[in-house]
Amino acid sequence: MNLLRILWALVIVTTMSYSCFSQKTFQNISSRNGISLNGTWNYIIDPYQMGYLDYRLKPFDESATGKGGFYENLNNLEKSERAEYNFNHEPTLEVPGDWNSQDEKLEFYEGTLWYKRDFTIAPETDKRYFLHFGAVNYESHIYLNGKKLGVHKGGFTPFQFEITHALVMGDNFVVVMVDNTRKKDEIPTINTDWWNYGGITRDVTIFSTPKSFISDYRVQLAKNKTHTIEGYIQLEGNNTKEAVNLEIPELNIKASYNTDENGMVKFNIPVSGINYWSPETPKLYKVIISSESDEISDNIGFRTIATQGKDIILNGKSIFLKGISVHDENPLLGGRLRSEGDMRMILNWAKELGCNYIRLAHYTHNERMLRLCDEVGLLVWAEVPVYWTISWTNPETYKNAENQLSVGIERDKNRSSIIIWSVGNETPVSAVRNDFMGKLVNTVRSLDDTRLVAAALEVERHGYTVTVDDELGEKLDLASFNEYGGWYWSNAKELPKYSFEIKFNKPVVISEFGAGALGGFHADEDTMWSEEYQELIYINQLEMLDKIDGLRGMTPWILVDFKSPRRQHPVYQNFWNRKGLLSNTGKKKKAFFTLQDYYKNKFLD
Ligand code: GCB
Repeated sequence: MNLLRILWALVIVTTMSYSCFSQKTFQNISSRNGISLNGTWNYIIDPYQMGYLDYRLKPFDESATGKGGFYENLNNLEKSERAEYNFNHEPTLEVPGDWNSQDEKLEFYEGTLWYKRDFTIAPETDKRYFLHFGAVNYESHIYLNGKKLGVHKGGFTPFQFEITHALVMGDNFVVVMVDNTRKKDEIPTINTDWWNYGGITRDVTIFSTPKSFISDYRVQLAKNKTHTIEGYIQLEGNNTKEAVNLEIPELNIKASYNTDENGMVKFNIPVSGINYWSPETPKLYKVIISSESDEISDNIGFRTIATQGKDIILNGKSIFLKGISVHDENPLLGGRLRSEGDMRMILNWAKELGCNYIRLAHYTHNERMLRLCDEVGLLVWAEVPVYWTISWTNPETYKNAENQLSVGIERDKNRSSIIIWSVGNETPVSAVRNDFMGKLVNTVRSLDDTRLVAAALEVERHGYTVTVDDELGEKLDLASFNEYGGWYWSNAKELPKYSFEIKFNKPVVISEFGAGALGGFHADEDTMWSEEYQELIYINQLEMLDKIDGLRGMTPWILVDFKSPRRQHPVYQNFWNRKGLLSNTGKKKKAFFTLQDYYKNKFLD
């Protein structure tokens, strides 16, 4: 008994110390009853973290009285004459939305900023309540009615806290401290080629559930089986041994099960007559899951994906991935995508380009984006921000990377659009990196055996030979790599002279190539930054790549110009990476039409 107690205490301590990473991930919360906390929030810029640290740099959270900070006894402090802040008179930011694009003085800001929002609610006693954040970049400390709920790290993954016992009838307030300071040991690390947009960048929702509820489910075709739907239903709550039902009316499926004492049931259902999900027919079926007290519905497509030698096989047929890379950014705002309209704009451009595939680089994108890809028929490469040189030997860094990867998989495991999980981008080969990324590959395979695993590798050049032999490739399903011939190496006109030596007998999917051009700047094809120069690189790249045996797809870099602090040229860049096929004003450059034409005429023989 004592031993049991000690073990249990250990479990609790271990979970608590990592609570900033590993919380349960809920999917599909938009279909739950809830109130949205999107809208206008007051904010305080706090570069010295004076709302968090006292004058001895001790966090108020840990002070003897537990009092202090911008969140504690907010209303009382504001009445005090000594108060040096007043949330209710501070300026406002829109949520969801990064802070950089909403106020000129915040454009380059990296540091701490506090948000506050009041709301009223009438909690019902037979319900549970959760405060859910779609994403907050990067570290967030969440307080409800002056009490700390917890901390979360990771700028692109969702998280929530149960607030059933913290809510009061009537007026409540949430305070969030957000810190987007870049740090060497974090994921991503200090060095990236995108804007470090800070703030509450995705939806904030309070959703309610019954006391016992459906906390998770997976409903997918079994690996390589076109006639078996398999998955599980997980309940959480007081009464976890329950009868549950799964219905897919259009497929005449109506199955009933009993969960075990852990609230879990796994199932396996033979099925026929499926209209398989594909980019041409993105058919989604309504799936209804119910328990004695709860019901949730989702729209799910069914498809298989596999590789066979150098082929990628979708629903039994070899496919060529006509793709493009994108960031989670609205170029017209110079900020993160905020709404479904923003996302549709990006996806419409990709569709117009002729894409059946999209690379959601370099981190977990919005759940809504994935749902839209399901709806419009775009296959997806999803990625974790293990980017460039990170702290390979720090176990906390690994834990963080693994957590971000796992949360993405847990959240999106029912999205038919996702066919590839990528464990990182352009990471430098070394024993410690191979070990780190190799473990990430194993993690993906243990969580999801139905999708492909990849990483964007790098190439080497010897004369006119481009080689790909990164040993991590042995563990991956695709030979995927970035190469910037014509831009960072060689000359555009020389490209057709190059050939590739790829060590792996796997489908080749080029994860990046590209060149910068300032939209509207026209000159001859030898003039860098002109649309003509970019166009020439695309023409010659496509000629060069087309000769690769086993070329099965590509996602050139990138659909639209995007903001990056690394891109400073005052005439051509002005803090924009200009490799977009569209300018930041949404104007198509010449290379857009080159790629569009290539995709129009590209068929597998
Ligand atoms: C890359 C990176 C991408 C950069 C791009 C560039 O290889 O993967 O994040 O933005 O090159 O423009 O240099």
